[in-house]
Amino acid sequence: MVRLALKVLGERTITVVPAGCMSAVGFIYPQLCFSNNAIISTFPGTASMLSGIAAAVKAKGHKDVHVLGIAGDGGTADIGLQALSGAIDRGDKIIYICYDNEAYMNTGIQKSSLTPFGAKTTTTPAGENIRGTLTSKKNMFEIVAAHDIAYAATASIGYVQDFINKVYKASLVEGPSYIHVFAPCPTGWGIKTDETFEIAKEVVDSGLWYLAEYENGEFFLNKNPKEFTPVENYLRKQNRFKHLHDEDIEQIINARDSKWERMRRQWNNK
Ligand SMILES: Cc1ncc(C[n+]2csc(CCOP(=O)(O)OP(=O)(O)O)c2C)c(N)n1
Ligand SMILES: [Mg+2]
Repeated sequence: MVRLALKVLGERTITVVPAGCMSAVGFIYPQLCFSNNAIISTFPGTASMLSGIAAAVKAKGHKDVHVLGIAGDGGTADIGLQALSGAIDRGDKIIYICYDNEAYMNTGIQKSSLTPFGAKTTTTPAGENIRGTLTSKKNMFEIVAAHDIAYAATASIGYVQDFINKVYKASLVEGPSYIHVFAPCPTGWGIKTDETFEIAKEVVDSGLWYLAEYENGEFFLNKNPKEFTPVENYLRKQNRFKHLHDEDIEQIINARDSKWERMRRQWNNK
């Protein structure tokens, strides 16, 4: 995902990565994965650092430089939310990509506000009475859109071309842009590494995630399937959902259906 984004944006991209798996795996000296300018920020400070860099780029008069943040779900939806909200409000020319692996993975699989209902984490274990996470996933895409941002989108690493197109669109925006990418974590989800792509595709096909855009004040669905694939197929492949009872799965299906009912009623197709 990072490689693809940087292929679209090019060498003259300054990347900010906060504490999280991406900085842990990307910055192991001497094997720095980034060949462009890249810096690790404080955990809550991705967007404020992006703002500062964007101001410097503007002051220097560089027209061909992109300022890109790549942060996890915890770093975005929880601890970095205030900085992100401020940067969007100021209209800074930044591209912010959230890679959502649905928990604080780098510190050992703790629940974030983007962990979905039912998922087992080390802070929301599955027992006899309480079966994993009791809350539902925070709607980060619509929270960002509510700022009336120039461009926001959701994506999944299971739909690569769609993601590439969205990064390209973000690169053309004069102000802030935001892309929320669904990105499975083999360790945290209890799946094999070579299953990540299939799972990231299946989550979209089963309707538990969606490909959408927010542009010029309107929401668009990029993919509006007539029928969903069974959510059980998606859930049962992952150890984090193994403990779920039929009634939990029913709850997940009901939440999915009401969300899609609202999206189909209020959003346009593309
Ligand atoms: C202020 C602060 N609090 C806590 C941490 C510890 N910490 C480092 S990475 C991390 C988890 C990051 O989770 P997420 O943003 O979802 O990224 P992931 O590791 O899942 O890629 C935490 C809690 C920190 N570095 N700084
Ligand atoms: Mg995470």
